[in-house]
Amino acid sequence: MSMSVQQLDLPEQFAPPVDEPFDMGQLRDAPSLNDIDTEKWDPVFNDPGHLVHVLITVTGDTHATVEREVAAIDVIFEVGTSQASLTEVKRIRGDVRPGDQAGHEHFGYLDGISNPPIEGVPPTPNCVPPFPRTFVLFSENDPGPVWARDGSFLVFRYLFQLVPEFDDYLLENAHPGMPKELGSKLLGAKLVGRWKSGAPIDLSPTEDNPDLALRNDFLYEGPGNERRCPLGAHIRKTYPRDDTTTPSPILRRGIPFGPEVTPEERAAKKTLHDRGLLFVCYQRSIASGFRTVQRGWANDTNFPKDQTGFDPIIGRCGAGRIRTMRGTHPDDMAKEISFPTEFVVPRGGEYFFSPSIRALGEVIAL
Ligand code: N7H
Repeated sequence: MSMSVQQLDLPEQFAPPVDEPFDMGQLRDAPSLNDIDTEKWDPVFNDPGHLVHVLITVTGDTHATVEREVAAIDVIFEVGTSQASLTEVKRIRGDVRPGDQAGHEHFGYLDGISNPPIEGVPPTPNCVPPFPRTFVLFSENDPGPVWARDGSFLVFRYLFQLVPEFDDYLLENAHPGMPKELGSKLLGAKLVGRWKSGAPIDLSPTEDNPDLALRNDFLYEGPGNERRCPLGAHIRKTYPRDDTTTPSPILRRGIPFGPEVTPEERAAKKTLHDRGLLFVCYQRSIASGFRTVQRGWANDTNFPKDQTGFDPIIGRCGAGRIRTMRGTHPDDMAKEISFPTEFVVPRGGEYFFSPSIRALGEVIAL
């Protein structure tokens, strides 16, 4: 359970931890993320008079497990009765994609590979070197009351993906000098920074190699690295590893939602059914976590180097501009490509605080 506490009218001992974007809430913070079209957001997230206060996430390995747990939660909060201590404003169902797409997001790329090592937890072979981080508020130096210790700020983004449009763009702008299908796969890998299998393009620059799918132990150093992986590729923009001295500030946990692309959508090259990613990340500070990654990195055309361009997946350009990026063309690294549309469209979200289990039991539930 995570709380967005600005409007909960809590007694003083429950004063929320301090974080500028958290205090503002995502709707008011939206312009700073270049989310200028909040009128297109889901109304639940776009009502300044009724902000979402609580996010309850239920996960499980079968629908039955999740549904059982949701029913138990409904009973605890007496949801739907006159005694209800909570009004449900929205229920969103996320799902692992079917068959061999399990673990892949809707564009088809394996997700959930890379996360920073956590301080105090033995690193897994797939942790990004070299900076371990902590994602919970743990010391006196962290802002906020004692009950907030060991809790973490949680960012939720309701992200819709235009899959037929993305696939069509890749095909129409396929990498030159090779069969179209292959050229489109290579362009996709250059936009994301990994092939669909998950293999980093930095380690396998010309073709997919499923044996490298889970590799995370790489840096971009070395001559010609920009030819292997463009500086603007999504994974390089959102965590540029040795291009910066800032450790990755977020721990991601997301899940896709919505149906598979239908034959009609494929034929029309147009999205007709809502689908996307329920993006969740944890951090010690939203200002230096999610907001830095989205605003300071993905949306900043001069990060990590001048004239890199936007993150082609999540970069947002604001009104009156077109999203562009450089570094995808092997013979002309300065060549700029542009994207006629966004492929990922935010339709809301909120900033929350996820208390520790101890705080939930010993302070909040009392
Ligand atoms: Fe991204 N995608 O399919 O293109 N992301 N992401 N992301 N993302 C990653 O490394 C994707 C989003 C990060 O350490 C992979 O686990 C899509 C937001 C970071 O090397 C793929 C959406 C933010 C990393 C995608 C989306 C980030 C990362 C490779 C939205 C933050 C790790 C798999 C619909 C503001 C980088 C992996 C590293 C990886 C995709 C959203 C951040 C395939 C489709 C909103 C930090």
